[in-house]
Amino acid sequence: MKRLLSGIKPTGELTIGNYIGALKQFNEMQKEYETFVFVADLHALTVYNDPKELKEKIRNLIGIYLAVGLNPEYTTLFIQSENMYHANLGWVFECNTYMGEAARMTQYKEKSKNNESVSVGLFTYPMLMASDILMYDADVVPVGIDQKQHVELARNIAERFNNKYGETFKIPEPVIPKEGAKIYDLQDPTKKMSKSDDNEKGCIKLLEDPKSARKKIMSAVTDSEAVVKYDPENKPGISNLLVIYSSLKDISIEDAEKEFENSGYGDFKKRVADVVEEFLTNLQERFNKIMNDGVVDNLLDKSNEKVRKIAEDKVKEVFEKVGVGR
Ligand code: ATP
Ligand code: LTN
Repeated sequence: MKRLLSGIKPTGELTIGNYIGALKQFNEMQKEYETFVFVADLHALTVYNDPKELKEKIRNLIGIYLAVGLNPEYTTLFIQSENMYHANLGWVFECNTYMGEAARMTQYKEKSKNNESVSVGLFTYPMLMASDILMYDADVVPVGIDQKQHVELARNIAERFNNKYGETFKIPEPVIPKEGAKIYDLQDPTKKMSKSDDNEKGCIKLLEDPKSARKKIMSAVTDSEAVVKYDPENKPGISNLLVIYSSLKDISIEDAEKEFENSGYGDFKKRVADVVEEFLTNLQERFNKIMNDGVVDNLLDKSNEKVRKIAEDKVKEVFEKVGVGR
C-alpha cells in the first residue's frame, strides 16, 4: 500500500480553508493509502507562541483530526515533537540544501518582507518539512497550493541525497485539490484565508460559533453584477463562496452554479451560510465528544511506538550513510 503523509501547524485556530485545502483530502484518501497525519508543533516554533496556548492548540488539533473523520484504523495520528528523530534528519537536510534554493521559497520571502526579526527557523523550516515527509518514505503529500513549493524542495533534497549517498528516500508527489486549493478571505477575496491573520470577519474558524460564521458569510464581499458564476478573476468573492459551498456539499462547481442560476446574491449567501452553519455544528458536536471521551492519549501513545520505530530505522540508515557516529 502506498503511503500518504501530511501535517498542519498548531498555530492560530484552524479555518475552513485548512479543512477544504487539506483536511478534507486526508479524510477522503485515508482508505486508499497507509496514512500518517501529524501535528507539526515544531514548525509552530518558527514564530512565538504562548507555551500554554500552544499545548492547548496541539491537543485541539488532534481532536479536529478525529472530528473531521480521520479514523485510527486507517490513519496514524501523531505529534511531531514526540518523535525526536524529525529534528535529527532536518539537520542533515539543512546541510544538504543550498542557501539560494532555500531563499527562493515564496512563503519565506513573503513572511520576511519588511521584517528583520524573523527567526532563522522560518528560513530553515522547509528542510524540517522535508524530514517529516522523507522520513516515512511518503508517496503522496496532500497540501494546499501554498505548500507545493516546499514539497518540491523535499523532492529535490531526496534526489540529491540519493545521488550522493545511494538510494535512501522515496521521491514524494504533492497532491493539490482540484478545487479549493486556496480559499480566500471573505472580506478581501484576493488574499488567502489564513489562521494566523487577525482579520476576524474574513475568516471562518472550525471551532467558532456557527451563528457567527453564518453572519460572516452573509456579509462576505461580492460584486455588483448579481450573477452567481464561477469567475475567480472578475468575481473573486462569489467564486470563493461557490468553492466553499460545492466543497462542503461535495458537488462540482458547475452543479453549484446550476443550482443558483436564477438566484440573487441574498438567496445564494443564505444557502451558503446554511451549509457552513450545519457543517460547523456537526463538526463541533463530534469534537466535543472526542475531547470529553479521553481517548486521545491512548491513541497517541500507540501511534508513537509505530512512528518512532520507522523514524529510528531511517535516521540510523542516514547516519550510517553520511558517516557520523562510531
Ligand atoms: P499560517 O497562516 O499560520 O501560516 P495556514 O492557515 O496557512 O497557517 P498551515 O498550517 O500553513 O495553515 O496549513 C495547513 C494546511 O492547510 C496546508 O496544507 C495548507 O496548504 C492548507 N491551507 C491553509 N490555508 C488554506 C486556504 N486558505 N485554502 C486552502 N488550503 C489552505
Ligand atoms: N509546513 C506545513 C505543515 C507541514 C507539513 C509537513 C505538511 C509540516 N510538515 C509535511 C505536509 C507534509 C504548513 O502547512 N505550514
